[in-house]
Amino acid sequence: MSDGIACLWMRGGTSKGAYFLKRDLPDTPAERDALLLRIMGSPDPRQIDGIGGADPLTSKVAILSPSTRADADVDYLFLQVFVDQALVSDAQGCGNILAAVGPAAIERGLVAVSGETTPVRIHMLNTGEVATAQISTPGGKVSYEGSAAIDGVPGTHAPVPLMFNNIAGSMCGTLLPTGNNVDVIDGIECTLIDNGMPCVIMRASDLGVTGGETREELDGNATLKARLEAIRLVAGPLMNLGDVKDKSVPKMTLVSEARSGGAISTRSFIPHRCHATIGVFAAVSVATACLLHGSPAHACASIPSDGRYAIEHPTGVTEVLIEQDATGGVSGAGILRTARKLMDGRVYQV
Ligand code: NQM
Repeated sequence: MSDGIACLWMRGGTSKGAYFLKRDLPDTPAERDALLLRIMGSPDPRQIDGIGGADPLTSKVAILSPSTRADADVDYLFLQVFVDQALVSDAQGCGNILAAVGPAAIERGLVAVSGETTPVRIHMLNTGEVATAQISTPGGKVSYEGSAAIDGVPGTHAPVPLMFNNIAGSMCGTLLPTGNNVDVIDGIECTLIDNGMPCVIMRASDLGVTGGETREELDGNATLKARLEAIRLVAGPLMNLGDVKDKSVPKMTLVSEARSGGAISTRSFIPHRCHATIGVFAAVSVATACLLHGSPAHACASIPSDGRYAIEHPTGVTEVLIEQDATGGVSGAGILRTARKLMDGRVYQV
């Protein structure tokens, strides 16, 4: 591989990562992960000897391959490359990196353009579910230009609407792995939930913060972070995730009442740094928790009548659409993202 490996460097939603074809990477996970650590420059807080952006949100990898199931067009494996540890984890999906999977699959010839807009059904290998993305493809090519805006990303781009069904229990087996709307861990009321992403949802005020702090303020609060990690290590096994010491799930999400007219305000730890916005599936899980009576999220939430939940976060709002069935259960979810091709080239490991 001294002549490099084909790599697309793309922004998906509010994250950035390296997109590879599976056939271009080593077959065994151990060899693959060692290569990816080298490519991203981990472990190193600055990732100076690699292409990673020294932040969990820009140290991500998507691996694409032809779909192995009839109801999908492409298989997508997400890998979180830790910044300052020699760890690569497939124990979570990523809905932001997902936003650029459709464009990347078309760019690489895995999916054919089928009109002005091309629907791409994406089999998310980390969790086993299928998402559908609508990709703007005027004139037979992916277009990244458009008028859609998402908070956390400057400017406007082509819209990438994403729809999900049956994502409850994606990693925990069921929506509420303990069967409870509320569990008390270390004296704190928590909702242990997985509607696409395992999350522990707590009232910010119970942890001694307002929930209106900046990402930097929260990242600098060592006492808060130690408390969250202690709760996380107890929550992991309760959520059927086993020992989560070396895993990037569950995410630790602090909620408070909305400050800008949205449904709820969030500060999400992923899990050791505060997110600049909020993960896609984390936002879906928070919106779902708003419907759980007696839960911290329900107590803070202002429930919208049209299913469009404006989830406030440190740099704006992420709107998620929640569909409910006749029994009030959440049956589907959707979100608007954008994506951009930043670089198409070859990346070197030596
Ligand atoms: O929850 C970050 C992100 C994510 C994950 C993280 C995500 C999701 O914003 O679906 O998108 O939670 O580690 O990229």
